[in-house]
Amino acid sequence: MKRDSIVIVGAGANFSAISASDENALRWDKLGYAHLLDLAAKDGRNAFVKETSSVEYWDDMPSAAKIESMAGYLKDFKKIPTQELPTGVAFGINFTTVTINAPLHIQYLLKKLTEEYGVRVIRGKVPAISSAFLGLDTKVVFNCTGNAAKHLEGVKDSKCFPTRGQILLSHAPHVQQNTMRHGKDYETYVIPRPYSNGKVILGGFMQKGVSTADTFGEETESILNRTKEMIPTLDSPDTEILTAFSGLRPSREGGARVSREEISLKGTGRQGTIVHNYGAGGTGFQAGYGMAVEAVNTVTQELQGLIHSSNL
Ligand SMILES: Cc1cc2nc3c(=O)[nH]c(=O)nc-3n(C[C@H](O)[C@H](O)[C@H](O)COP(=O)(O)OP(=O)(O)OC[C@H]3O[C@@H](n4cnc5c(N)ncnc54)[C@H](O)[C@@H]3O)c2cc1C
Ligand SMILES: *[C@@H]1O[C@H](CO)[C@@H](O)[C@H](O)[C@H]1NC(C)=O
Ligand SMILES: *[C@@H]1O[C@H](CO)[C@@H](O)[C@H](O)[C@H]1NC(C)=O
Ligand SMILES: *[C@@H]1O[C@H](CO)[C@@H](O)[C@H](O)[C@H]1NC(C)=O
Ligand SMILES: CC(=O)N[C@H]1CO[C@H](CO)[C@@H](O)[C@@H]1O
Repeated sequence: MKRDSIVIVGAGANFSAISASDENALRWDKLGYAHLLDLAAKDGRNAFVKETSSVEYWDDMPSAAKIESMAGYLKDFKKIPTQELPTGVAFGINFTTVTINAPLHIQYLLKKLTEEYGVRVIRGKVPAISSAFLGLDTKVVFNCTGNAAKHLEGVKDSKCFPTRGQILLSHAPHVQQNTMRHGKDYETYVIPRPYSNGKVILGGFMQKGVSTADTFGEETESILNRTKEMIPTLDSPDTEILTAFSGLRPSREGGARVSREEISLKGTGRQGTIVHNYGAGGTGFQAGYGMAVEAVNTVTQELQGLIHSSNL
């Protein structure tokens, strides 16, 4: 699947309070937020992540539990006074988010893995998850197949479905604040892309079950209408629309799956360990770090064993 190139270019990658309010999602978000804030402070320029002032609006009042959770960990969290909210907005907050330049952040991570940790990268299509056990010394396989989890032999998780998005990449150096509006049946957002010489992502759409990767002129117009209404300074000769992208968020009913499973490998008579880590939906950048830490923690013992044997 070639979706990754689209997602990586297209994802605006902001840290947003959009996630579901279930326990897993909140825990992964918190871990991701703390990690990204720390990274922004220590190595933000190289990692392409940056602290950014952010405003989020909800047309429907979020649950008290969700508000309490956000207030508990988001830096500089402030409720926006009701009389200052735009028409149609029931609740709004202002806090410090972390924005990510998604394509360059991904390159930073890859470079770190290969150069600092000596990870060997093999690119190829795996016909079934069991064939990822390359040999007898493959101890653990991680299932991070995103949208493919629904169809991949050995995975075939019927809870997985795509959530299509379309966004615009613009040049608007005068826009420096992250702004999101969670509407009743729409999502509108403006995300400055850090260390990009003034690029700003304008969005968007959340279309459950839609799997076309085409972009549509009518959706571009809708995004422009909504983002300009939300941020009037966008409506200026200084704003240039560069291109439209679409991408498919790898969603899953009930949220992402992070868990360990033992399987027997056909024809070998032996067992293999699989760690599932897929279904991040629209939150892979913000929740992915927390998910990865928990995925790795399910196989601590096996990994210790590998470190020992490679030292021999
Ligand atoms: C428009 C848009 C905006 C977004 N904005 C944000 C945002 O602001 N913040 C945020 O946190 N997230 C955002 N996301 C979501 C984010 O992009 C995803 O959550 C994230 O990319 C998921 O990562 P993943 O690695 O789990 O899956 P994927 O990125 O889907 O990667 C899965 C990988 O598995 C590979 N693969 C699958 N099957 C096989 C096989 N058989 N053999 C070999 N390889 C295989 C694929 O090629 C792919 O590289 C956005 C997504 C879209 C579309
Ligand atoms: C902003 O963040 C939310 C949640 O992570 C995501 O669903 C949305 O698509 C993001 N916007 C962009 C442009 O990436
Ligand atoms: C949010 O907070 C920042 C920093 O305190 C401020 O610059 C910005 O104007 C605020 N925005 C709104 C809408 O309150
Ligand atoms: C965008 O706004 C214009 C002007 O209000 C309107 O005529 C048009 O129908 C809108 N387009 C979309 C796709 O919402
Ligand atoms: C080989 C194998 O069984 N792999 C697993 C990959 O992940 C899915 C989860 O959806 C499992 O069902 C598979 O067992």
